[in-house]
Amino acid sequence: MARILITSALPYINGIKHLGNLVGSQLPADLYARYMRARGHEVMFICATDEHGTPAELAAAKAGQPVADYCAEMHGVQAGLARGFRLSFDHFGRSSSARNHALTQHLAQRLGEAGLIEVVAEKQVYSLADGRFLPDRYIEGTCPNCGYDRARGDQCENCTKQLDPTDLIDPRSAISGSTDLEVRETRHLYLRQKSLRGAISAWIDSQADWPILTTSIAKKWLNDGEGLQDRGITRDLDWGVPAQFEGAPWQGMEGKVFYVWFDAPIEYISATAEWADVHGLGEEAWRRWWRTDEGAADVRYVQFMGKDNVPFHTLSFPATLMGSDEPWKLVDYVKSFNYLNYDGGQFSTSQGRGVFMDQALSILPADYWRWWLLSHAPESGDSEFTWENFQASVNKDLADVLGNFVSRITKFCRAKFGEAVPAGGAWGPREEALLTDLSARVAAYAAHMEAIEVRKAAAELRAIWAAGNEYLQSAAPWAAFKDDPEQAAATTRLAINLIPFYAALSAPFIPDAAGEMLAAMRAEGAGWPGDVRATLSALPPGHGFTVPEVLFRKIADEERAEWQARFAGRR
Ligand code: B3M
Ligand code: ZN
Repeated sequence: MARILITSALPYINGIKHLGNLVGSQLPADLYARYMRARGHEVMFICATDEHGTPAELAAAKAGQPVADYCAEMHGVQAGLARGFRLSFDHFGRSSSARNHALTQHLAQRLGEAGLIEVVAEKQVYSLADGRFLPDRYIEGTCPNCGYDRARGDQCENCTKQLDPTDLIDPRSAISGSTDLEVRETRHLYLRQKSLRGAISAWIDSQADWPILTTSIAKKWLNDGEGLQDRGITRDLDWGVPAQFEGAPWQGMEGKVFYVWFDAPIEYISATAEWADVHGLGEEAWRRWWRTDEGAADVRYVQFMGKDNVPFHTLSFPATLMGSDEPWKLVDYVKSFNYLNYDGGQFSTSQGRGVFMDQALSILPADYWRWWLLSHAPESGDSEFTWENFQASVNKDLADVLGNFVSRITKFCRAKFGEAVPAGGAWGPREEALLTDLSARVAAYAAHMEAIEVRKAAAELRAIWAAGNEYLQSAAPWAAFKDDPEQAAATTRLAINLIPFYAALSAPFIPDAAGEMLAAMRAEGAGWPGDVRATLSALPPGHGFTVPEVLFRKIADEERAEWQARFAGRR
């Protein structure tokens, strides 16, 4: 038995996430956590809301709420949606927690004491009307290069030129529109990441088994110099982890907080401590997952995220932990994802384009979405959600293949033998051939799950379902029943036994349907099939069951068209 620590990138607090966000981190992380638990490993699966930064403040202002209230409410909403999608976090924390404040300040103090943080004076734009310093991207104006009148202070969206706010013609606050701006001097903390470059580079080079997507992004950032510049880790905001605190090895940081990307990954650790607190456990309960001197040396730590988050997880966060010179557990495997597009374009939060988590659950149960998203996970490149593809996938894989198999054999058994596993007959060559096929497929499926090859695992699972259908089709117990009732009984007994076998294998993808299948077969205890032969006769003759409700319904063309129109976005 191994110990597996799993973290999903933390969903940002400023609104409900769309299906592209879900499939890029939380959902595949859940798949892996469920699989690892099913294989008997000890799993700690952590996620949280990422609550600090300017976008949180702006979203709260837009909602007309104090930022703390807004975050508390939105955390509740996101936690509810996570439950709705059956995301099996051991803890869903909050980066604004007291634990995260304390640990973020502790790590900053360690970095400061190691000489890795310096105070840098810089000039920054202050908005008198807003009463605050403005981050670069909250200053708008006319691009000096192309004349576009809504260029941001960090970059012109129109001609892509990188800008400084002072380059803009007629600059104004993106928050209030005010042009009453002035340049003021201010002091910020900088993390001297450059001096950790050698250590980070060696560590990345030692990761032979990381996926190409992860390694290529990490190396690009490392080598083109962008990634490990010394970087400002404080911001002029009220909401966040205060940068001035008791014991801080610097002065004058009053009114400033740590940059959101500094404290957010630290929340992976803090959320595990929150988990221990919630369960009334002591410090050692979380430290054995995170401190290599207190048991975490044996832990395998796997992270899940979208590709845009890779630099922060492969360079900045490791720099924070290594620079602290304390024995924190570093990530072992970084699984990253490309983007999911929506129906010929991109998901767009601002335009309401695409399906968001709450909307998805309002039209169909979680399993339908889990299956489509995971079986189309954007692993080797970007992938695209289309309603036609979604409808075809649900109707075929879930309704025609798995659902129909379960319904057909349970109904046939009830009609001919009653609601109990029939006795009589014996396995012949056809059954042995099925066993051989399934044994090989289960091994392949497990290998893909271990390797976190999500699409390949889904394809193998689909093939496992199809093998049952094909067996049933060729053994045709409904035809055999008259001439060879013994054979019909043996076939039916095996086919009924495939149901809990399928449920156990499918649970990481479609946990609700798997639960219904096990309940109907009165086989709740059925776990991962270690010995396939034994598993396929686990329900003995006489074992009672009930015919389950329809597991998956088909999506009709009219509903598909209606949803397509409904989620097309505001134009
Ligand atoms: N909140 C993801 C995002 O909003 C970001 C992840 C943090 S993981 C520590 O793009
Ligand atoms: Zn421009």
